Amino acid sequence: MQLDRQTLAGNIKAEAVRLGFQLVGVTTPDPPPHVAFYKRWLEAGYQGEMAYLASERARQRRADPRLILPGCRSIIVLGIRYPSPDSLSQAVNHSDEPSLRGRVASYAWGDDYHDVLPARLEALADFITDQVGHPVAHCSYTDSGPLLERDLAQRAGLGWIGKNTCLIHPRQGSYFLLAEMLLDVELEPDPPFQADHCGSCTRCLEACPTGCLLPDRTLDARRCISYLTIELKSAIPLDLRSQIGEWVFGCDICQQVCPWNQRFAATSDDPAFEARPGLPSPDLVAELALTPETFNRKFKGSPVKRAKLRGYLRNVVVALGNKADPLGVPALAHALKSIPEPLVRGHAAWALGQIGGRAARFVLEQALQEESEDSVRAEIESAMRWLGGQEESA
Ligand code: B12
Ligand code: SF4
Ligand code: SF4
Repeated sequence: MQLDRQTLAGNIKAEAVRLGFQLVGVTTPDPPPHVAFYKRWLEAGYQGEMAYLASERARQRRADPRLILPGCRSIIVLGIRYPSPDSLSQAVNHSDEPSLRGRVASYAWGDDYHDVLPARLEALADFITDQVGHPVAHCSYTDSGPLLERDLAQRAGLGWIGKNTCLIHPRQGSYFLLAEMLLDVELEPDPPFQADHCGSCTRCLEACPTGCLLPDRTLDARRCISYLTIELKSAIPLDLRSQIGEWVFGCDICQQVCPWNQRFAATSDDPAFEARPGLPSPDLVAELALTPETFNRKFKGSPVKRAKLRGYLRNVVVALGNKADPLGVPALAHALKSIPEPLVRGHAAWALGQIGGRAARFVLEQALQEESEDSVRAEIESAMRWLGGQEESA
């Protein structure tokens, strides 16, 4: 017996919940409502080095999901909860405090959702095949596809786009990862989520350390800590390093301050996203001993591997500099002398300048005599000038 599109949509939603998704809605394959925002965003260059967002093919496909799956008749949008960063204190035992610890955004504490979700999406596609009685043409994505995922989620009724640019569900907050399935089957679409529950609140705008949130509910990625610590492969601009604080991978600040998360966000009980030991707040000094082999072993199947060893160590030395604790000097001295990657050595020099004091100055002077890489020498000289300025004004 053929199911009507409403019953079918209801059955699919129940199955998605059984597969571990907390949010599920259906929308049409029509062009996303705010595609013009995305085009303006690219024209302003806010995507920085994320060239994959800006190609002509990427633009066309984001503007028209039917170019991805010809014959597409519905899009299922799903949300899966990841741990609340406020569960940090339960996730780690800091009995050895005070120590030099960094922070990892909570979506990255467990297994990589790019690896975890495809099997669940395929299980959902199999269920739909069973329901309709014939194979269905479908494409599934989570983050990696040419879709404006938040825009589609809002149109599928999952929540509104907050001033922090995140998709927020009115009773479950924003600690969700999104996934979509494009289908050649017609399902009853959900009504778009029309309300804007941000009202006069501006907490995220005030809390963002780099001030990168823009008035049109997009952000200047070039200044966002998440971009700087994950996507940016080159040197972090000098004026932004001190604003990164202790973040070594991603940033949760604009979501943590949001009242909708403070009131409603439950944490995830999905074993796939359970925090790996030591990950929510890694020991910065210990991380500096990572080699390509130990990095690959430690972060196998983790989102953190995206930063690669050089990017991760760059972030670790910046966080050590921001701690401004002389206890960090020996580890940074070792990094400046021994880490083969000039990018990391250069940021280690900057970090020593931030910590300051006689020991840090001594290490920088020694390194200047031995360093042959121009970019690192420039960082050492800049750190020494900064230190000189600090000493004069003291
Ligand atoms: C590039 C990217 C980034 C960049 C840029 C982020 C950004 N805000 O643009 C960086 C590296 C900074 C980043 C950071 C993060 N990201 Co990211 N990122 C993406 C990616 C791949 C593309 C986003 C994009 O196209 N940006 C360009 C802008 C123009 O598009 P947009 O932000 O989607 O905005 C649209 C809507 O907001 C809408 N819109 C704009 N104004 C208005 C106004 C109204 C009234 C309405 C209704 C709509 C609307 O129009 C825009 C165009 O359609 C998406 C996956 C995807 N394919 O969509 C994940 C995604 C957005 N990221 C995600 C996550 C989890 C994060 C982080 C939380 C990770 C972390 N903890 O560090 C942070 C959050 C930072 C933040 N405040 O956004 C999730 C978001 C889930 C959610 N609940 O919203 C996504 C959907 C990935 C996923 N599959 O789960 N990310
Ligand atoms: S993720 Fe951090 S840096 Fe990026 S917008 Fe949010 S608070 Fe600002
Ligand atoms: S902190 Fe306030 S303004 Fe920002 S997204 Fe949450 S409700 Fe909206």
